[in-house]
Amino acid sequence: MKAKYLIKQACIMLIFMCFIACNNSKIKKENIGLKNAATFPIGTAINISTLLNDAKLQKLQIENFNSITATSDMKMHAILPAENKYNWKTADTILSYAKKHKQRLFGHNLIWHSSTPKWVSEKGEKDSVWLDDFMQQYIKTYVNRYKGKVAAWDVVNEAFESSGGNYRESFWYKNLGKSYIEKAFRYAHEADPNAVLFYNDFNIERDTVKLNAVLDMVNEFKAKEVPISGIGFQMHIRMDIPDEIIAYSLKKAAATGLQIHLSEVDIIFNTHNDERLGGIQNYSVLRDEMKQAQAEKYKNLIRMYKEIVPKEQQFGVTFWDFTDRDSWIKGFFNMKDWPCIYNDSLQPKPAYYGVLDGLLQ
Ligand code: 9MR
Repeated sequence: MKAKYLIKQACIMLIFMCFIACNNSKIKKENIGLKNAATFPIGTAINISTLLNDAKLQKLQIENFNSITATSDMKMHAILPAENKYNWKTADTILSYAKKHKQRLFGHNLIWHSSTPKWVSEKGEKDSVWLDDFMQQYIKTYVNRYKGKVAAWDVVNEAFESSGGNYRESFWYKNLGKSYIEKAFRYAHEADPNAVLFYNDFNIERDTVKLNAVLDMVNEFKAKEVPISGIGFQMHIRMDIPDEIIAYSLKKAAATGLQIHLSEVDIIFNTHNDERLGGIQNYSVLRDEMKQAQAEKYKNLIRMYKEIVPKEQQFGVTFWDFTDRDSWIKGFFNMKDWPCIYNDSLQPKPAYYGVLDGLLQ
């Protein structure tokens, strides 16, 4: 009887407090937090040491995001820099941060040509039987260690050429043939049957030939019962990529019935040839009208995701770094740009409010 009375009192108190809070609230829009405005997880990829060493960045990260991806710390070169020398320290740090702040941990990535350590490529080139066995051991050891803790993995990243429909002539492809992709999915699934397993790639929102090749692979996998559960659209886009083509691509991918993750979102103004240092600096100053146009583009992207991808397939939207200060673009393409939702001084840009509006609509 007494317990019932106390619960009732507590409920009344809570409602009263909510009432006061709402009445007092001239809550500023940026204080809502993106994650609270969304009906699906909102993530960010980030470098954990940058995050832990910057209180302001951390505050923004905690307020806005409920999913976290490591930009590089969970790639093969970081996890297994030398033979038999697993380095779990940083991944464990990211996991404890995710747990502490109740964020979903997304595993990026298991197999990617660009993060294969030299010792693996040197050995694998000489012995494909070893390589096959190594891949199995690596994936099983890694996924099993984080079983039930890493919610989802980019199992294979960028297995197709930057443009067109051919498999990338990567080290993995040359030595194991295209079957390395499906094997990677099977090994990951054996290690953690509950993990959501993604194929992740770039330009598939704009290059229909590439998208079709990826979807052919996905359909082949479905027919062969390869355990693939999702498609990651990296979505490193440019202001002049038409929304219509993005909408078309999302619709086509969603028709597979798989989870759809916008996994590495950012929006640039300048162009590049997809290669490191390949930037072309068309704009070197960010004008107000450009900021507004970028906000609109971000808003449309979120709206298209919400409208086109069925709710049960909305795995989430992940921003690749969320500040212009920390973005990979500058260093990678050797050009200045402003791709993110926060600026160099960690202030929300119009782009931030574009995302928020898209989420709230
Ligand atoms: O943002 C990442 C950058 O810090 C790394 O130096 C680079 C190489 O590991 O990878 C970047 O992230 C890439 C991601 O893993 C895959 N898609 C493209 C991303 C940007 O290059």
